[in-house]
Amino acid sequence: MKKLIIIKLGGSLITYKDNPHGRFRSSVVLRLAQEIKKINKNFDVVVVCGAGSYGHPLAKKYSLKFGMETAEQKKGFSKVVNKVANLNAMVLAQFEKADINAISLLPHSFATQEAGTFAGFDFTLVKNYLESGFVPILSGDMVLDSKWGCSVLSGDTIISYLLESLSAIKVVFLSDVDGVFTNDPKKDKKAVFIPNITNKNFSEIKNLFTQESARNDVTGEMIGKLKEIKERFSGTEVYIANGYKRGILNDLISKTGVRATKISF
Ligand code: IP8
Repeated sequence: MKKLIIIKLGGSLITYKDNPHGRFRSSVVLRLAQEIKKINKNFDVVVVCGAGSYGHPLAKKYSLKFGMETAEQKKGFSKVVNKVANLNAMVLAQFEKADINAISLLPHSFATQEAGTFAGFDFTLVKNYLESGFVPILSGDMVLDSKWGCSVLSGDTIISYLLESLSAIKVVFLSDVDGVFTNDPKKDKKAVFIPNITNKNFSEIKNLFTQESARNDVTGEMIGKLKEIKERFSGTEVYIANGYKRGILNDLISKTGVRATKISF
């Protein structure tokens, strides 16, 4: 097997995140797929997609974060799962255009959680697809939950568990901004870019993100990501970078001093 790179295509990058009905950014995904095609010559690649506007607004509308009881919530569960599958199919179509043999693995059909905590799944399947020369594409999804009925499984959580069974040399979270800032750089021009996050500055940075839960996101956006990384990613090179920047993936692999937040715990 070649060395593995795990790439998260963030929901705010591949969809118009504030569109309540879901809108896909096909040209961005095609360009990234073409970049992944080049990287795939030398590295195995697993892609994990965020749900963006195909998952978060509906999961919020039907209050699915802490389970489902009512018939209305079950309808909502189906709707989210189907929307996420639609998004995944559109991502796959762009990967096909880029001549990548991608394969879709949607967690609602094989993963479960217990009170919102990932109960795991057999990662051998992912490994087998990699060994057979495919690019597996997973996604944040709604899954059944043994305590609550259902819960949200974030793509970030999937990545942290993938790392436990497949050792990756790099994890790259592609978002719509250059990395982590002291505030949302799209709203605050004075937000300061944070190039490195380590054990030394983690608690200070964590405190910057207490306000984010008010946004249209059920998995905590940046702070959700940072907590997952802190708990489970020790020893792996992790970057949060801007997926709109042409060539960003190749730059992160072959250059130093690329503008992105590097996280090492
Ligand atoms: O966008 C969330 O996944 P994420 C999944 O990776 C749903 O956090 C269904 C909202």
